[in-house]
Amino acid sequence: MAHQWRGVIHEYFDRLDIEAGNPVITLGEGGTPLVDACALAGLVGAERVYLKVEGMNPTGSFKDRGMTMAVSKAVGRGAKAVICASTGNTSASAAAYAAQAGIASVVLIPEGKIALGKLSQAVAHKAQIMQVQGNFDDCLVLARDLAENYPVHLVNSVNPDRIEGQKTGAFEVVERLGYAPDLHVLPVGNAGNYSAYFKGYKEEREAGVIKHLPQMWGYQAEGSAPFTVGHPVKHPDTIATAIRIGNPASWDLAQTAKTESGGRFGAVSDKEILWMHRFLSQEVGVFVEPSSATGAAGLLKAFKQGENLEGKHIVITVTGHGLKDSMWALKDEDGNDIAPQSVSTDAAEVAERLGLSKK
Ligand code: AN7
Repeated sequence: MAHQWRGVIHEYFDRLDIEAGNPVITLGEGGTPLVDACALAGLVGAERVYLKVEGMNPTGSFKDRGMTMAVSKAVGRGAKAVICASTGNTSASAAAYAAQAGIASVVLIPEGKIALGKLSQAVAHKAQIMQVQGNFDDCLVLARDLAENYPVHLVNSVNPDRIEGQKTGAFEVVERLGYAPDLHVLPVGNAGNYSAYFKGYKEEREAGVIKHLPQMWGYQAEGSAPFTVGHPVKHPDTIATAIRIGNPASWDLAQTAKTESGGRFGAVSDKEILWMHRFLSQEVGVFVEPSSATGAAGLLKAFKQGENLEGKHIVITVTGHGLKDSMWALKDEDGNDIAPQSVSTDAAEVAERLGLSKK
């Protein structure tokens, strides 16, 4: 009989830090596809490259895995409102899960710096939205302050319930492959997801399911790359607004994950991100938001710099759906607008424009 996916809390109840009897607020998150990206494997000379397509979650990003946990536990503790700072996806997710739970949500976003699709989601799910005159890092300080002093429950990834839920991404990878990849590559902002996957893989190893941990490779945008420069960045800048974060909340967890896994951090330019964003759409068939292409762009950069990936099995988490920030698909490599051609209803004319000759 076909199995209907029930969301990460029901699927992984025994492996998550949640009590029996706690309410479960779910939208059916998790169970996302692991797509064989042959074209990308060919490009970087690896044996296999898979994309963990997190855009397939209910609100279109990986945040839902953590949000089902954070909001369920908030409700279990009697919270009537949740709050988060966000570059967009966390706010969309928090707003949706709060709506499902029947509680209020407050989201703090950096003014003018979140993608329209994500703002629309927060509005649609009836969040109280505050555009803060500052960047994401300022929003997070403000969110923590408000949560500490007012009756609003913080659901950013500084809340360990978020990391706990997000670790299920690693469980799914291992279940699907039957082994741990050699490398797991992710885009990095606050480094919550990077740390969460590492936690998931470690638990799989402790359970004896896998023998070795994948090396964790995390990539940031060059203008917003505190892990590469070695300290927080005051004025982070990148077109990849989701990861426009200068002071990663999970700094220490991420350093531990990097060291213990023999992994690395790196940075790629906005141009490299947009190139990979287009490659994934055109050659793999997976449409992601620009930020989500950062991991794959980092892998390609490593290959170009001489990294030998022969024989390697690699998983890359692509974190958010392309429809959230769709304007980037409508520009060519030089930044010119792409518009479909306008044609008449005459088949011969349309065929000619398409370059088709009669069969
Ligand atoms: C598509 O929504 O921080 O390293 O406030 O939306 O765990 O922060 C989003 C982050 C990668 C980075 N890809 O993950 C937010 C927020 C996408 C994202 C990241 C984010 P972390």
